Amino acid sequence: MKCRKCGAVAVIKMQQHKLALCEEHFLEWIPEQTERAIKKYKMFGPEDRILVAVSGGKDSLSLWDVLLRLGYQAEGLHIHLGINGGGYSDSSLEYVERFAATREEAKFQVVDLKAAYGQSVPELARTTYRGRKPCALCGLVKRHIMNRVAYEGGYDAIATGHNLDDEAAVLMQNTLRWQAGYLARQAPVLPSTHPRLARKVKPFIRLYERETAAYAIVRGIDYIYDECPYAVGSTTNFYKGILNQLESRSPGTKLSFYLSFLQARREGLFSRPGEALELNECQRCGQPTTAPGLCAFCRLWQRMDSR
Ligand code: Q46
Ligand code: ZN
Ligand code: ZN
Repeated sequence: MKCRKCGAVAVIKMQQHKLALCEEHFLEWIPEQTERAIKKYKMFGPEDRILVAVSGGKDSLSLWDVLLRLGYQAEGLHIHLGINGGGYSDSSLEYVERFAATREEAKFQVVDLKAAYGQSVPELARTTYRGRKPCALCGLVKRHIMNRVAYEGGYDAIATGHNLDDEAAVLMQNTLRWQAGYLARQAPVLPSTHPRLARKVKPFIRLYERETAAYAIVRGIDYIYDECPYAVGSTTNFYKGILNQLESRSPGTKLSFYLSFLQARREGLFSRPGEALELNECQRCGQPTTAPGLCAFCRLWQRMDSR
């Protein structure tokens, strides 16, 4: 297998693009594709300050690396969730620290949930979720903290490392239940709808997971290989498996599934006119919420306090 650009030995073959590339050209191709997505979906420009959510995994560290290589003002935010008695979260943080230590321009901050708010994600779940899987709660906590940090730090956009496999799996779940509300909000860019809610962007949206993993490996980025223990056996992973089966039968299925959805979305298939949500400011933290009174994050802590 030879690189299409120079004829050297290829390190990756991307069936859906009928493209094989050598190490050097693959390391150029990923930033080119990312830049194309940033421009195509009007995510941000060089003047914008970007807050990159970095978990310590391959997608987020690769994204941070690529944005820095492209010359964007990209600073990291790591949220320490206290998972696995803190062990999983401690090692995730170490990978972020190690990455930043090798790049002078990689500035980042850490919010430790337990230190800042008094409880880790598993502790919160034990009390308020009666031991159920904490992922919904964890998502809520992460969104709240990202919004708060972005607002307080004056960032223009929050970037996450979601790749095409993540998006296609969520799309499949939403489509199987025709969840119009979720489908209407599933997009490469979510514009800011309130001064306290930063724009959310996903610059890796057109890259397959195996490509972001290959980028991290070829680029020598050390990332946490283990998944969060709560992700093991998750519904999203199940749908990723199904999509990969489809992909191996028919290369390009994942990409066309997602891009055709975006096309349909642009044509208004999932828009729900007249349903713009009214936002109130939470009485406790000030973040916008559709609920009257307290936002979901503050209601969570209120439930904790009342126990
Ligand atoms: S970190 Fe949190 Fe994920 Fe772990 S608890 Fe679930 S949501 S799986 S991206
Ligand atoms: Zn080459
Ligand atoms: Zn609140």
